[in-house]
Amino acid sequence: MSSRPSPTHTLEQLAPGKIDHIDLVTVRLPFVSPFGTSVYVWTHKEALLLRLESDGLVVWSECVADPDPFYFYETTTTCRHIIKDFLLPLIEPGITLGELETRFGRVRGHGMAKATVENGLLILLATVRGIPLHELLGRPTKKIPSGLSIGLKPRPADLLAAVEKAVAKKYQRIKMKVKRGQDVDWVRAVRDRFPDVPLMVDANGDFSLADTALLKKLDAFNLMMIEQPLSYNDIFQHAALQKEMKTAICLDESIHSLEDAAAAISLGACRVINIKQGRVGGLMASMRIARYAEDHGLGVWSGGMDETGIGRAVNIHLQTAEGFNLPGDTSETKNYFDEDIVEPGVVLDADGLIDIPQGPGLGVRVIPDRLMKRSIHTERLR
Ligand code: OSB
Ligand code: MG
Repeated sequence: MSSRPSPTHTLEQLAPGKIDHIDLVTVRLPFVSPFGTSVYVWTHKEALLLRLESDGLVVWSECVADPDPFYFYETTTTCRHIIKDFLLPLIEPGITLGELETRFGRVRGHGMAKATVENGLLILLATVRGIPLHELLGRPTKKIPSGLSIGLKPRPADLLAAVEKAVAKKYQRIKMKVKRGQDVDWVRAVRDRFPDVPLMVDANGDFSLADTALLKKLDAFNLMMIEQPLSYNDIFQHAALQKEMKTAICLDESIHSLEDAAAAISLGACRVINIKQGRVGGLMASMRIARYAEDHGLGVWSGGMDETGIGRAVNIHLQTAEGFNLPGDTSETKNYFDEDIVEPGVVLDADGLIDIPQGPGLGVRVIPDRLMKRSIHTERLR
C-alpha cells in the first residue's frame, strides 16, 4: 500500500466539544411516487435523525437505515438501540474521533448507527469552526456531478418517460432498477430509444449464478455497470460472474468496510464500488474506501438512500473526497419529495451538476415547522 498519509489522519486527531443535549427524532415524509426495487416498494422515507446541541449550536445527522430490513439488516429500531445503548455511552469529554472509532470498533457491524454518530460529530466540528463540512474533510469545493436512480415501473412506457425526463435534466448517469423477469427486454427498450445515454442497472441481489446466461445478454447494451446482480451477502460468486461478463460489476450491499472492499478487489468481484456512507460506517471509512478503490483502478461513486436533505447534504460534501470518480445517486430533492424538511434543496444546474451548499457544517437548515409536521417520534437522551 502507499506511504501517503490516510485521507482521514487529521480528522482522527479532532476532539468534539461537550454536548449539552442529544435527541433522536423520527420523521416520515411521503414520496412523490413509490420507489420500487426487486425487494420492496417504499412509499415514504422514514428516517431517524440525531440532534446534537453544543454551546447553543444545533446540528443534525441523518441515519440512512429504513424502518424495515429490505435493503440492509439495520433498521431505524436497531440503530436507535445501538446508538443509545452502545455508541453514545462511549463518547467522553476530550475524546478524539480516532479514539472513538477504535471504541466503536468493538461493536460489530451496525455501520449505519455508527455513521449517524460519527457524522454528527464531524458536522458539529465543522459548524463550531464556521466552515463547510467538505473543508473540515480537507477537501476543496467543486461541482458534484449527479446521477439518477429510477425505481421499478409498472410499464415500459413509464420507464421510458422517466428516462426521457432524466436526459432532459442532464443527469450524468441513469440507473434503472431491474429484477428477475423485468430485465433484458426493459433494458433493450431503453437502449433502443436512448442509444448513447450513460446507463446502468441495479438488481439489488435478485439473480443467482444460475442466471449467468441471462445476465450475459446485458453485455450487448453498453452499460456502465450492473450493480449487485447476486446476493446481498456475496462477494465470491460475483467474482465468478465478473469473469463471465464484459459489463463491469458494481458492488453495493456486499461492501460494509474497507476490508470487504479489499477482498472484493483482490478476488476480482467488481470493477466499481457504490459507497453508501452509512452502510460502511460513516464519512471517514468512506474516504478511506474511496481512495483505496481508486488506487486499485476501480470506479467509485456515492450511493444514496433516498435521504432527506440532511443525508443528501452529507453525501454531496463527501463526494469532494479523493476517489469519487463517477456520478453518484444524488438526485434533485423534487425527485422524491414535494416538500423536504431542509432548505435549500438539491437542484441541478444546466449541466447536471450540483453546487455544494454554502455555510458552516452541512450548509442546509432544518425548517422547524416542516420538521414538526413530519415528526412521528421524539426522544431526549440528554
Ligand atoms: O440499491 O442503491 C440502492 C434506494 C433504497 C435502497 C437501495 C437503493 C436505493 C437507490 C436510491 O437506488 C438512490 C437514491 O438515493 O436516489
Ligand atoms: Mg444499489
